[in-house]
Amino acid sequence: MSAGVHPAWLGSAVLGDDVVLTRDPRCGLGAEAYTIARSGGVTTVVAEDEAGLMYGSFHALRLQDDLEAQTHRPFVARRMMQHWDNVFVHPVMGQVERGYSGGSLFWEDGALTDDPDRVGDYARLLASVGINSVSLNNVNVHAGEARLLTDRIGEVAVLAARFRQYHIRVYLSVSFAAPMLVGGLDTADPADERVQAWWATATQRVYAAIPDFGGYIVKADSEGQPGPFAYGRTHAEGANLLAAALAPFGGEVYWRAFVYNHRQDWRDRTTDRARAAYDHFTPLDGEFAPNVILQVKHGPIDFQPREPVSPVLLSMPATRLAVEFQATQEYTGQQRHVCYLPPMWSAVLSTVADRVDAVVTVSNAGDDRYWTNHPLAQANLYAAGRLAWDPTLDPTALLDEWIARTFPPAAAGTVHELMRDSWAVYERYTSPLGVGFMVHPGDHYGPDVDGYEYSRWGTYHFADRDGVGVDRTTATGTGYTAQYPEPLASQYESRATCPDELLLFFHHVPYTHVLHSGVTVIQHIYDTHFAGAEAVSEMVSRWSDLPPSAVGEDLHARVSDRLREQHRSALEWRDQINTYFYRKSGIPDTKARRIY
Ligand code: GCV
Repeated sequence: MSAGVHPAWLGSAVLGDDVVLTRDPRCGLGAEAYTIARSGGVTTVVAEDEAGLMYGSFHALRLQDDLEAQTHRPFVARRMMQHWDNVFVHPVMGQVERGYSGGSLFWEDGALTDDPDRVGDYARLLASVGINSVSLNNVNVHAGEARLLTDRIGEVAVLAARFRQYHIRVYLSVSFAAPMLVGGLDTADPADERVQAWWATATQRVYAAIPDFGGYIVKADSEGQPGPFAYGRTHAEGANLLAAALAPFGGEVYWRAFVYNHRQDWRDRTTDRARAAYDHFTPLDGEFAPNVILQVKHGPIDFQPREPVSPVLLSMPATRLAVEFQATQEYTGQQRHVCYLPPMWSAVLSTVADRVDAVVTVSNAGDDRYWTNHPLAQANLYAAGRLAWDPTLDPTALLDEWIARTFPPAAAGTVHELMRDSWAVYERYTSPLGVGFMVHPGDHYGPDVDGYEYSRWGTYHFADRDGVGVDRTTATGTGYTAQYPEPLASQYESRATCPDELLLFFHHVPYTHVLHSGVTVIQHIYDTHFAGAEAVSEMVSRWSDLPPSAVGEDLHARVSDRLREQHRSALEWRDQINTYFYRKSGIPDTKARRIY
């Protein structure tokens, strides 16, 4: 594992004599909260518990100016970073599934890594932005990884000790079939008493090794992972089985709602993947044990550059919910493209913040020297934590906060300009108007317009010679719009009120349909793809205008290299998308630009 480059926001600075920390168990601020003030060059932090003092200390490191006393407390108690790390290198997915930052921070070729300091640094990094829980392994739990729960729990205890220093609790992804995989039983049926006893004993052993263990993450009946459906049981029965084992120790189950038919026949126009989570889970509202949290991806499909908010997050009032974001840029440039995602996350949180008990983010960090491969992708990790603490923070202000902690003032303007609108830029040169999934199958990088069109994954765009998009209306389509409460249901149902950026997610429209912006769909496709690729070439020039000495030669070279690839890829996207739709529609670009 290579040595890390420590960004300043990691808090490598030491608090000086000018910071006075007071722990007052009777101050009434509540868990993790703190009051901070600064005057006459002295910063004071008061908190009820050690965690509050720690968060106040990290805030003190960010402070520059005098400040009247302010109290800060997290909006949710559960702020988790989830890792999709494998213990054994997976033949297809590698050491980290959808990992773009080198190897795992925890495991290497089947063994615990021998760099505990790096894990300690990572723990500090997460704590400095407010993260207080971490799950260590991939939600796709293979046979080897299943043993983390049993005979390899000692390794988890080693990692838990590192995270504990920063008030972070560890969690494990477990296989629903663990009683069979590692327990020697012939069933994993939740109604079977032997299965219940097995989970109770296994969980007891986990807590004997790690008394503050957080709980389990479960991906069940999803993309080939085992689950309760095999026994004719519901997901509530499945989740409650594990919840019962964890309850005596105060542990919790994060049960994922990412359940859909991944063996769909593309000829079947009635099955809509977007509907799946709602159809499976809303009938179970109120049936989950109190220590179950239903973990829901923020959109109904799968972390596309643009999706509407998942209706599950708006429709299960009697269930504890977590919203799941993806910092690892699976569909958003894979940490080779600059794509600052917090504006997307912040918009989701503005709709669901008062409904969720937890914010979960899939980590984008690995053993890369810069933690995240693209050095600028660190900003996503940083802001994921900060938004989980306070969803009302402005994403652009957070970007500037990260820049100020990371780069010298001479580079700040360039980095800001490069990053601020980078999600919008990415969206412009990739799949248009919310339709999604025009990516290369398997690795999900680069354009392949029909790559998933005749596949089993349920992610189609239905482009023909007349038009494009998925009819998800209640009047003529799959009925997905009816899963939303009003006013969203009506807004999405009607072309007249559906926002442009989601039009093709909800409607199949002619290429000549005129958007609210005043241009036709086909002209929008051409315009945005030319504009998106052009914006990337401006990013390349902007960065090359920055003297390498302003940020250090190595970092400058790394970013230049990634920007070159982003530019190459953006041109490929532009040309494939424009050509595809020109050939389908036969409608020329009104500006007569080059289309092939
Ligand atoms: C961990 C997508 C990804 C998978 C991932 C899955 C999930 O389908 O491509 O790699 O599996 O989401 O979130 O479980």
